[in-house]
Amino acid sequence: MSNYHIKHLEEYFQVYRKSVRNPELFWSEIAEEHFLWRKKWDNVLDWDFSKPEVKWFDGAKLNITENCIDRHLYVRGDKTAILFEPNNPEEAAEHITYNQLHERVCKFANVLKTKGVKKGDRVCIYLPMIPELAISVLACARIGAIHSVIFAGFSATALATRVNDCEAKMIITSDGSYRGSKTIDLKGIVDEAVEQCPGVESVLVAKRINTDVKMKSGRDEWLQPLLDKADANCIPEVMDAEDPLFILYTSGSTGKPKGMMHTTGGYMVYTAFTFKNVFQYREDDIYWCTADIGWITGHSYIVYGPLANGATTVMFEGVPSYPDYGRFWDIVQKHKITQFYTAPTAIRALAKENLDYVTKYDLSSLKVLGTVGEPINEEAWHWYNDHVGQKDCPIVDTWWQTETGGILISPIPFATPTKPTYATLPMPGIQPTLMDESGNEIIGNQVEGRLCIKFPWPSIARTIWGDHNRYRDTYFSAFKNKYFTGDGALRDEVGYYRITGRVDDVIIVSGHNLGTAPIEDAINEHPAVAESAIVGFPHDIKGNALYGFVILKETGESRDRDNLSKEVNQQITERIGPIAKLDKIQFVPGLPKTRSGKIMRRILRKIASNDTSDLGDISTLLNPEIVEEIIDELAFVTPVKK
Ligand code: 7RM
Repeated sequence: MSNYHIKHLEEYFQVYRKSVRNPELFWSEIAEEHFLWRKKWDNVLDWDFSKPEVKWFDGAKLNITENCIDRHLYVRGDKTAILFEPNNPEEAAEHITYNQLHERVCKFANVLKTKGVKKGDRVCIYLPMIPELAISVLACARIGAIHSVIFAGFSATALATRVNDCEAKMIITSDGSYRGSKTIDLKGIVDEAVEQCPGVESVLVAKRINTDVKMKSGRDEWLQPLLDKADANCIPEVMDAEDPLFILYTSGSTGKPKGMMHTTGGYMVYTAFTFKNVFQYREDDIYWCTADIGWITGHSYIVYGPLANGATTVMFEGVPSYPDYGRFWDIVQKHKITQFYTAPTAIRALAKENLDYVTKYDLSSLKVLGTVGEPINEEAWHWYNDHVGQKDCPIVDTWWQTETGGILISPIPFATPTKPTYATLPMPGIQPTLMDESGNEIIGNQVEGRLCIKFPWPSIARTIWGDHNRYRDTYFSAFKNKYFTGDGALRDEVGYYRITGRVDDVIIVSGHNLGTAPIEDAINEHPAVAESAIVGFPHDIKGNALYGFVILKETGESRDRDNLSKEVNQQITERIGPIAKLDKIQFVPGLPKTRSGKIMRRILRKIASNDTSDLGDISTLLNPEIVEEIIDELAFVTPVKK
């Protein structure tokens, strides 16, 4: 039996039991057998959730890039490490082998050194999905600098806030980026941001779209000439297992973004282990995760997890709709993708379009499909399963967070039987529990509560950069000695978990706790509905009543709205019960979404309560214009007729 690669259900249970009975033995065996350490640890685990403090492999020495690159050179130096698929399908894909990746990372690392970047310094990376993004991340890790990738769709203000919070002295960016048929002036955004960032000493600029940009002398420099001059070897900095690897910002429900800090050894071990198992990765597979490296999914499952396993990982620069809605499937066919990992929001957007966009392509290379980011509704799950997986690929519904560093709850393909909308079972080493409102653990099955984790795992974030008290208050104060995820979940009769959404998405209607996801599922099953979001609004009698924002499919647009509203409520009554019926329905052209595809319910709640004076910061939305459109129509929304 191998602890590292689980292949069937019995093995999963055996490995899981071992991981809970003796976590230190379990993780130290994996760490020892599958990674390269310059020095072994003194202690496998020290922890105290009340401080909170967690240390894995303390005293060990390593460099993560040596594990992700150097050690592969002898066995698979000429294998493609990163397969870059450009925005424009006419532009050739680029195959970067492990040998080439080694050279490019070393050169980049040497450039950072000549610019004065040292171990422990923070470097912000504001780049589109081009190879330089992955390479600069690895170059930082090579020399022990702490990278903080900021998604290149964020505004100048959002960028400046993050750069200042982590006191970065350098920003790496590009002249611009391609996004479908558009180009975006990234350098202009950086210029605007840096005006508010006194600590930034240098800006390195990669060329991508070849436009004229302003270069401030003494501060800005083109990257390529520096790389051309740089030495092709860079001895990796030997890091402590608990040295910071990166900071990644995630937005809280209130206040400024939280800089989640991850460390080196535990993060490496956990992301590599989960990548191997959740995607059942094998040597000749071509793995593609469609996320952006600006999110945790990209960090853990485009860069570190795959490369630590010597995998071929695809980086896609473009969008699912360019040049048309078949682009994802075109890429799957072209590169014979074996594992495909995306978000429910992308699946729903594609399911709305003509099926020909999918059926036109040969998708027979696919073995495993993954989803992440929000609860996947049943309709989307079945569409993905039927049309993309052709009923022959297990779907891994992977639940995790920026804070958790890696996947915590997910099926293991070919081992765990899947169940639509269920993330199913915990990964080895993960001890989930459900808590009730008074702080008691809920025992047994067929129950619902707040999702907590009882025991540390190697890739848990160690702190919020610069604010350890906020870290403690946010995650370790709601329930004593437990990590609180902020999510609600239910556990079914066999112990499978279904994540029902953020706990603040729970709406209490006449004393009944209603999660948003199951109700949205019911609505989305109506043949005319493409997508929906529900929120609560104050109601004299019920406390809260339900307000539904519903996007229609093109085919539904011509239908009578009153009738549709009635049918939607009928659907809910059949699936859940009359208690979950909506009081108001507004048909909308779109929903406000974060750039990682999560519906911003905070804004919808305000709209539904007719409290639109202060919507807070909407600058980080993907589609801020939709907010105005929804508000403009608000006056015409009437209660659903019985
Ligand atoms: C990886 C990522 C975290 C939040 C999390 C959940 C939601 C993520 C799922 C999910 C249901 C899933 N990190 N979430 N995955 N909900 N099923 N499979 O998304 O920090 O950006 O977001 O996303 O609410 O707490 S994140």
